[in-house]
Amino acid sequence: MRVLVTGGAGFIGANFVLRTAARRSEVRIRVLDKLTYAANPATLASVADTVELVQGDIADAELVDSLVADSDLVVHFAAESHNDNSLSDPSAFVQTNLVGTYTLLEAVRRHQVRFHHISTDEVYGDLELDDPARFTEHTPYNPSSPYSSTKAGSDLLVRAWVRSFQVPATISNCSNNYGPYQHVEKFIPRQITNVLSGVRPRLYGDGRNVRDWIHVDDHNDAVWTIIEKGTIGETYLIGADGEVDNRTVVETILELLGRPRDAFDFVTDRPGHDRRYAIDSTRLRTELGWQPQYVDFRSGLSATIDWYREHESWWQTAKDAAEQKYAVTEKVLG
Ligand code: NAD
Ligand code: TDX
Repeated sequence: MRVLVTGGAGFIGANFVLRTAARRSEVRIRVLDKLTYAANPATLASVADTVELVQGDIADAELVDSLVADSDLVVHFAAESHNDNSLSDPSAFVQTNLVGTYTLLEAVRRHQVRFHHISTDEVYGDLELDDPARFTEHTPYNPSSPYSSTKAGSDLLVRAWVRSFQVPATISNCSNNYGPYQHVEKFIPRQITNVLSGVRPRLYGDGRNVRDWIHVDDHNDAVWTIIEKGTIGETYLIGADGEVDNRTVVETILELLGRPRDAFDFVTDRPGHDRRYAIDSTRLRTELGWQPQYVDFRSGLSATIDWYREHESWWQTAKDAAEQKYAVTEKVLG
């Protein structure tokens, strides 16, 4: 089976490639990745003999056409993925997330290739802290940020291409991922590497925003489950019942690293900051039989901390660049 993985040098895509290469010898993997600031080709060094890495843009129609023509399956992870960046400059988000997804859809339409689209729970907007509701496949779209609105638009393109052109596609919307190889601009790696660098963690706003954490391996196992057992044209929500507020995450990181639990700073809030996300993944569990393996967030977090402690050379350069970007807008409030 020939699989084209877009965004396979980024966080979730690279974990997908490494796990697939280790467990599925029948799969020939090719990665299409632009190698933006978010990619780290070193992540794929251990599979360089078997995984082909093509550096290119998913919005390059000619390149995409030739790669899709030579594939049995496209798993589409490539995106601009960071909300804070989408607030300072949305243009790359519109180009990659919308035009790039459109370009892939046109190619899979021409060649009738199976397509799986990776998306986010952020397309549903946010929930109040005291709302017992969780997102389901039937929750109306209501995205808040340039990032989440372009992901919502890309989901709608996929749905329309299924209905209008019979493109054989499925969609998954997953909650917040954590694990190895995540870029240090994101919340958990930023706070771990801050503490490892002797810098205090930084909480936006009041620190009470809730995210529904899932280990990246559980996400990627769910993706394979949907590819193998999902119904064409359907959407599946992926989540592992991992709701935790940001302050608790930071306190746990500090504790696991042997620091006082209150050794953090509050900083200016993110504009439009979504309050809470929560996924109901009943459909995926009951219809397709998927179950998460990482059910204890604290031990998953502890393993992730160990990974960052042992891989400083993987993150150090990106850390300096990410902190320079944050320094432009972020103000410490105390
Ligand atoms: P990431 O930013 O770590 O990786 C994105 C990858 O896409 C990078 O390797 C980058 O070089 C590549 N890329 C960007 N623009 C490209 C272009 N125009 N052409 C080709 N490659 C390009 O992102 P991630 O966190 O791994 O997210 C992967 C996917 O999962 C995204 O679609 C994201 O919306 C979705 N998702 C992420 C999370 C999360 O918690 N991180 C949760 C749910 C869904
Ligand atoms: O320094 C920080 N301090 C802080 O309090 C950072 C970087 C973030 N935060 C907060 C903002 C969020 O409430 O932590 C939470 C998580 O922030 P991010 O890691 O930026 O993730 P989020 O905005 O929730 O989006 C992530 O999950 C859904 C991914 O980046 C998206 O790609 C995915 O779709």
